[in-house]
Amino acid sequence: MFSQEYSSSSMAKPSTRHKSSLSDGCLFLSGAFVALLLVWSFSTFSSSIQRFDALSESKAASDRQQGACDMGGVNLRYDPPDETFYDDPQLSYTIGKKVKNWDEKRREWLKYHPSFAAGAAKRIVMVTGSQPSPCTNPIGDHLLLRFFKNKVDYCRIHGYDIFYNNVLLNPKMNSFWAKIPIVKAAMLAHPEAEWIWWVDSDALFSDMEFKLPLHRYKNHNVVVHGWPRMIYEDKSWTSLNAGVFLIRNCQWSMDFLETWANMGPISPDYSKWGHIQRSTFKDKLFPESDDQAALIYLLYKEKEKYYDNIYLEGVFYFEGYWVEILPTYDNITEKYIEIERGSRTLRRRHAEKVSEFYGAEREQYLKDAGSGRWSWRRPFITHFTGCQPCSGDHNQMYSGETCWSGMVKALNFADNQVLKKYGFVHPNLRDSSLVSPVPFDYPDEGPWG
Ligand SMILES: [Mn+2]
Repeated sequence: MFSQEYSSSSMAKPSTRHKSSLSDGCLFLSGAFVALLLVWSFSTFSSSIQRFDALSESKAASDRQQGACDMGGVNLRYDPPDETFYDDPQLSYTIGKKVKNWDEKRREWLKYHPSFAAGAAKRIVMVTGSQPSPCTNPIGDHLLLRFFKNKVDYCRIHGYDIFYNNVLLNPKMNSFWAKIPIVKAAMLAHPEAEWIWWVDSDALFSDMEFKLPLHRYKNHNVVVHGWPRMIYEDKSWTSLNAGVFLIRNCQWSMDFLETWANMGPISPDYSKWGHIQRSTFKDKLFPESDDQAALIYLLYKEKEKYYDNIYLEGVFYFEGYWVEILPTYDNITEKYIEIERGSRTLRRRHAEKVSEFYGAEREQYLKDAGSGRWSWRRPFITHFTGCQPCSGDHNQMYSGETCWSGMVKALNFADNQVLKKYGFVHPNLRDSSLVSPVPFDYPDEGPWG
């Protein structure tokens, strides 16, 4: 890195002065430079390291002055020696050990890392994961890989970071409780991000273009898919879904995660919480305290404390029940093809990197589509609640075959939106291995399944 930077700047002079003998001059100078560099670096290895540090330090200093890097990017190679919360030996990433003054600590860190401060208010880190051991379902690991690929695709298209965890950060907090310690650790690991977005391993993005309407959540700290009436009137265990949630990286959330976790297996009252949940939410199917019932219970029991902070998104499929969604894919595909037939802009081939432009362009055609149930807008997230891809367990309401073949169809429906930018398409959503080239433009009939 250092030699490249150095040699390119030393090459700049001869190239402007002696244009006719540019290549010879460059060759000679670069040869001489490499020889010099070799001697120099072998003889004074430690001083060259220092020189490297000094160079990156001076670049960092100039970045700091500018407050940001060139190209509006972030500076991944700059961490000044100023003390931050990371230097506090008392800081614990573990659930059960509270973090205090987090808002102030995060603000301080951003002050010392100005290149991250600019976009911080909208920055999202997606967090997901699965169990530490191989899946017992023979196709479980394959399905998990595809579910993860789908999230990676979504994040790449929208410029989000993603973290996949497959260890239990707190051995007691297993299965559905495992995400709470991970989310806390991610908040501390990512002070540059305003939001941590937990997405279950069995949930997938079935609209690769849609972006979260963050402006709606500006006065809230947690966002889940849910319905107030079902919490306060029906007292239902399915009044919200805890498998996908956004949580703001702030002190309120730190405290909230501790409260939430305290109804889980780390609590001495774990079994008591199970009884309370089951007697409050009559449709809860199993006796153990679970994260979803715990979240609903907090909203139900301490409405004044939590309701204003937790946004119940019920307008679009923040996550949606696969049984309800899957039958709509075919009609939606038809509708989207119809839109594209009528829009040269949307049909145009383009680089994947500029996908957000085409997503925004499509909106004008989706005004009548509605969103959520009964809509022909692509459902944002399809969630295979009741089917566990890894263990192979599933709600007895549906057969395993319906779960797994449903997942394949959903994964291919989503993958078609990605593959198209690479020039290919799955002509049949039931057959993952088959792909066809996307024609340059719409033929009369074509592989657009
Ligand atoms: Mn789930």
